[in-house]
Amino acid sequence: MATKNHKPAPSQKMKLIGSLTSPFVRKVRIVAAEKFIEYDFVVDIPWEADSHVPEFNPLGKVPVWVMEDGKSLFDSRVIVEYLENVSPVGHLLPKDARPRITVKRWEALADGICDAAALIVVEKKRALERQDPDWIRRQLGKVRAGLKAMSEDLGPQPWCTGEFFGLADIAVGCALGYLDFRFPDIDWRRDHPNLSELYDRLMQRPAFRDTAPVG
Ligand SMILES: N[C@@H](CCC(=O)N[C@@H](CS)C(=O)NCC(=O)O)C(=O)O
Repeated sequence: MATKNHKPAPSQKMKLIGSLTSPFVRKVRIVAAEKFIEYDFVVDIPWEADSHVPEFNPLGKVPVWVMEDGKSLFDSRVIVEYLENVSPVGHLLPKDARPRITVKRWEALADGICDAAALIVVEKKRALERQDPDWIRRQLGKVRAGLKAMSEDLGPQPWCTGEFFGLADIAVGCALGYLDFRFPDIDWRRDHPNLSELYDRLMQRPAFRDTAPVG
């Protein structure tokens, strides 16, 4: 699975560069798996001094997708759109503009929860006296408001947009899995039973089970 070889030779297999903990990387891995797209996974932690990520993404963030011609794509929302077009197998995004934008809205909400949660993780790595409790509270407020909005929008439906599984469910599942991983104290299952049922349904899929965050 993981190699240290970042540089793709011409016509080499596509590559995903990322960590095993990032919810954004997980989203890309799940989309690729659901669409049976082959690639090499290069584990690289962007926080480490010897990371090669900045050579592929000037923003120094993962995920990065390296195409066969060596050009790189980022961020995760761009990558998943690209993957959707690479393979017709297992459509995850509607073609029509209106339902498509609804899915992208779900993705923005789920990714936004991950952004806020990741900011808290970074803040909590600082020495206690350098942490800003107001900043942490502000980000936590976004996480809680985001969970509430997802739960209300999901309602009694089996999947985020109704009857069919797709990118919206993948993005929401990655956000919920990340909260379980980093914030076991946030009891989103108790507060939002419908999100809990959705996550259990998602975890029946091999693509989700195989990518649960580790670290
Ligand atoms: N909007 C970006 C977010 C990517 C992101 O924040 N990745 C984190 C890992 S979870 C990262 O690489 N952080 C390193 C840094 O900020 O320097 C996406 O969807 O890909």
